[in-house]
Amino acid sequence: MRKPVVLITGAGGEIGHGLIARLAAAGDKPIITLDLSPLDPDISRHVLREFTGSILDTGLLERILAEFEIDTVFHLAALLSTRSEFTPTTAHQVNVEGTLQLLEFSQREAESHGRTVTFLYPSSIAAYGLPDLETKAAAGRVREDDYNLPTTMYGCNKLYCEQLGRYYAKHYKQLAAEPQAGRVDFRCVRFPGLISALTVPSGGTSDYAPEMIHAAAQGEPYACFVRPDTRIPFMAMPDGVEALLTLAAAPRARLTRSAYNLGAFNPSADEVRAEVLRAFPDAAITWVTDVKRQGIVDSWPADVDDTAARRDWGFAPRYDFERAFHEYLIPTIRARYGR
Ligand code: AKB
Repeated sequence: MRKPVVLITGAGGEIGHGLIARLAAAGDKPIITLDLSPLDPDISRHVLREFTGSILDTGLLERILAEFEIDTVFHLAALLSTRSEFTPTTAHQVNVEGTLQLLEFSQREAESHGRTVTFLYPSSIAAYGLPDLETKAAAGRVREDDYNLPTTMYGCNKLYCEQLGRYYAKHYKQLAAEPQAGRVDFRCVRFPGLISALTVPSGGTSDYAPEMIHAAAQGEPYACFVRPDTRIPFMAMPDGVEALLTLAAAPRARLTRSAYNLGAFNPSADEVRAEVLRAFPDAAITWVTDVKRQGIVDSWPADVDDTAARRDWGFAPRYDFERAFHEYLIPTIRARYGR
């Protein structure tokens, strides 16, 4: 009998790095991956089988389906918010059609083995759209169902795929004569900006915080593209990875929502700069606002209400702002760049 495996799409990205390391350390299930580019050797050594290709390649998905019994999918592949604004139709293809393919793939996998496939989906604070700074200031900690009017293609894609996942989990082929032999158990988190000490993000709009830290650690100047008072929620990558794993393992009966807000700390860009300067006093960080990217970040909430995640499945980030910098980011980054 084939052993169930975990499939990770977009495995070579920021979240994939940490997730593969954690899953491999737990050693519960073999990991297979799908990414457009070959994986870094430091993560590929943890993987049973690495597929290089697109989530839109149905032939490739068929091959994976035929060869492996998949019981959990972490669907991480996506084009982020800034990148998506330059190529909105490609973003829609990857972010929406790609997710639809993966949901359909998981449904078929569930039916052919007569059981549930757990599907983990990272959505984003980009699913929100606050109309102006006054509303943003007054809104405070935004709840999942409020201000769902995203202004970006990426945000629209994420919000719609949250609904698509809920459809597959609860209403898939609701008019069929017979019930389906298996189903997709869709579970989704809305991530804030994620900050990793190991990888520099690309194509996002919350990237100013991680870019500032990595530039300072490498002794490079950095011109921050948002105003000093800009405030959105962030999270240290290990807490993001832990959240995905905790949600994946949570008893289904405890989950009252399909998409959960997650927050950890929400410094202003100026507070991030001050913390970076404490660690790297010579850092040259200036402000050169990109008005258009600023508009995107201004439409995202200053903070999120993550009560449901804490209550339903015990979400509890280890790193607040202080600990994220002094126990995770700065020491790991120093070791990485030898400074
Ligand atoms: C982005 O900036 O696009 C992402 C996100 C907030 O989802 N980091």
